[in-house]
Amino acid sequence: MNDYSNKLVTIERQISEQQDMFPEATGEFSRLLRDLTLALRIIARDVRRAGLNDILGYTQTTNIHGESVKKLDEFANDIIFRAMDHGGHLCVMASEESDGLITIPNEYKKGRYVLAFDPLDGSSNIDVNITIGTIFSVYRRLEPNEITDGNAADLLQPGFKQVCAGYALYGSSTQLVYTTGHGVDVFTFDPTIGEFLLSHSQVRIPKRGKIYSVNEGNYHSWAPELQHVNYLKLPSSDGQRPYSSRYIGTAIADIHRTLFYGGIFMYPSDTKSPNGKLRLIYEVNPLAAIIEEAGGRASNGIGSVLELQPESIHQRVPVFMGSEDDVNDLEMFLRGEHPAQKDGSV
Ligand code: AFP
Repeated sequence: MNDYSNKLVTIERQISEQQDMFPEATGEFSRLLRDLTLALRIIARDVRRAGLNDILGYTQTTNIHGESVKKLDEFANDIIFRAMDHGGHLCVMASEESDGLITIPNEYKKGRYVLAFDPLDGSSNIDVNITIGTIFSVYRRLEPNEITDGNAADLLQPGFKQVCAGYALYGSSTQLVYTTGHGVDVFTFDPTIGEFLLSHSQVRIPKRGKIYSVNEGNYHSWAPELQHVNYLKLPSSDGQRPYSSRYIGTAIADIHRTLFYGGIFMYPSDTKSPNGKLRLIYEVNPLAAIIEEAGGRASNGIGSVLELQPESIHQRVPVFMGSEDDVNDLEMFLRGEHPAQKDGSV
């Protein structure tokens, strides 16, 4: 592994160095990532100027999930499409904001890769200047030698098949976090030079944390086994346990904090939403790839979400992600096997 301790590394340089590690690489994947980072730079710029540009606020339309679509969501969706449609690396795309598959226009070459994205995660936070972000996920198409449009099967691949996954976080600074299966690196955007610079190399999530993150307003409609949350809040006889609660309502932001501080992020199923709220392809799989690659776990309550075979592109799944020990505890609770359930201490 490279020693980045005293080097200035731009994202462009890292992408090209990683390409050099594979002599058979055609450069197609590197070009795909370069185009994507261009889109992220543009979205970051406009998120920063949102208040000034008067693009905050709802449009008159709703997205396919019946939620009000905000102007900035539409803008981000459009920018990613325009940056990615003509490079010749993709055969099909899908976005959380669009119904159905997004095809590559006829005039452009079709490539070997598939892109799924959530252009602006956390849209309910846009109007109040709270952290939002973009999530992306890249797969190889199923038939690598095909030169026609990709199809739904190319997108309905289990998460462990992602060749790249990541997110851009538009917070107090803009950060790009991604993995290609060789660890998790974080790049921080320096607006004065217009570059993403490597700021945290090979991030590892703590094995156990002290924070839980969940929309606890849904407690009344959870399964009783989610008394796990009470377990985290109640001191044990040895004075251990009380966890802090933190919930932003932008999955990327909650996951980003979990990546660095550890603990557990959850969006369980409940009586209103039997499959939870988060979308497997656009949100859960890419975030799970980051967490697992950093040494954590991402579970649907039974096993790794990355093993799930998606059935539809907008499918939702319950999810529990974070530090290995915290997710293991949660799974034990769901199975009714945790010692605290047996000794009645919750
Ligand atoms: P939006 O992008 O529609 O705001 O959804 C965000 C999100 O999918 C995810 O980022 C949050 O973790 C989750 O919803 C928050 O949902 P609740 O408001 O139900 O807690």
